[in-house]
Amino acid sequence: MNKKILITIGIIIIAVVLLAGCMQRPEPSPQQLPTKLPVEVISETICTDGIDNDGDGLTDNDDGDCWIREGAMTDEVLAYDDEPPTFLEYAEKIPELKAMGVKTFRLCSIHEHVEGKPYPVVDYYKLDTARCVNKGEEACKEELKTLVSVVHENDMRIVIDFISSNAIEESWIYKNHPEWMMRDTEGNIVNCYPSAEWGPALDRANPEVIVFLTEVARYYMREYDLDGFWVDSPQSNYNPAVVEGNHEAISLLRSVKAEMKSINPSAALIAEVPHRGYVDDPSVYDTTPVFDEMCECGYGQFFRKFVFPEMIVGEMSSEEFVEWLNEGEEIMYDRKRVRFVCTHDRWAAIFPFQYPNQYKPAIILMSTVPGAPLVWMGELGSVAISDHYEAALNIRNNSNALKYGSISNVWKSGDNIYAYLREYENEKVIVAINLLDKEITSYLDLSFLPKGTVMYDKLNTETLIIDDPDNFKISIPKYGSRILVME
Ligand SMILES: [Ca+2]
Ligand SMILES: [Ca+2]
Ligand SMILES: [Ca+2]
Repeated sequence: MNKKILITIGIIIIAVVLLAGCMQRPEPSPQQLPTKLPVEVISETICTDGIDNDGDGLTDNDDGDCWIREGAMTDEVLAYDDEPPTFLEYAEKIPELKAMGVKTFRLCSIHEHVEGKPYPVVDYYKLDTARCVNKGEEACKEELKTLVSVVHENDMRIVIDFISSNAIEESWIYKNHPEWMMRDTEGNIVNCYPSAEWGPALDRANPEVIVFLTEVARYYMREYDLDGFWVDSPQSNYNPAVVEGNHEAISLLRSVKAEMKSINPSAALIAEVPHRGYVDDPSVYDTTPVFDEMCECGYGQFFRKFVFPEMIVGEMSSEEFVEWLNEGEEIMYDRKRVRFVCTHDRWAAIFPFQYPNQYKPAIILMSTVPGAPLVWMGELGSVAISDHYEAALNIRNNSNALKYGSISNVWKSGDNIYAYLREYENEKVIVAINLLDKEITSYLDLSFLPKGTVMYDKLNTETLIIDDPDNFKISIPKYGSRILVME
């Protein structure tokens, strides 16, 4: 081939690449697919030491491992009608959320959607104009950018939902790329499995889908200066009994992660579920938390759904609880779990009505166990609860032990409460939580403390003297909690 032809081919290739970059929906080409993440995934161990612990070039809060744990994250109240809160209304609330101890603000589905179905995306490249005061497309984008700026000015982070499990009949994908849909062995498009009500399933392992959704991620990261994504429903969305082959979301998330990091190295992913299987029925796919590879944080679904209810009804001891956290909860790559009492999902949203008395101690529990706490915006209608979150989260956010420390059981005997030590280097915090309908007296093993140690209950502003560390007698009012720190 002579030089001239080579140059011409080169120019054509460059032109094609440039054109593809300008278009909102580039024609996918499978060879664009990134391969595995280039480095072994490990995480920052402590986010206040000024040291890049995992050697990825990002120190403390510049690292996505860290900012996600430095304060609570939010979850929205889903608007099923056409009146969701606007971006600008949220912008006004940001300083208040910051004061409460929130670090990460999350927007649920913000794309164009069908009325009454806030989640399924119709067009990824169109915003839901109900979110905007000014309904013009460009003006609406500006309002989202304003919210992002306000979040960043308050030293907080913002993520939006990354939705990929379905493509409803009304969607751009379903209409334009029916070949991207999940199909059974007979070639019929199938609905999501087991949640058929989510509508037709998207084949997330289709290389063209991976390219398309990676481009969507790139567009939002670039256009809006986001800090990452909350990964909606990454579990495998098909029934292996009727669909052939492997269609899991692993390659997609690897691709999105690599793209996201190339734009903003500090960005992070939060997984709604850290594994392929279903929380309610893990029999179809396994529950190894494979998405910990790509996601800095994943929801502690098993804890909230199965372990926590046992604690509520007193069927688990403090020792068993701590043992479960240390040994039973599966976490890979030293990732963290999101801890929550409520989310917008109905089963979690109803907790305050199911267990009104245990609600406040539950908030203390979720704010003081290892992981990253979450506040659902639906919980903040009550001043008492907002104040309670503010107290709990600010104690947590100012404590390395509560954010990054180990956990061990200190409950010894007496009434059954949950009492644990959180410890990081020399800092020790003792948390005691009474989920019972009576004032309790329990004995704690605080033998690691010298006799006469003075501890301060930050939640109730009381001073306690540890007169008998081996057998410390503690009283807690019904449904009360204590967070003891050394003065
Ligand atoms: Ca890192
Ligand atoms: Ca560090
Ligand atoms: Ca790092």
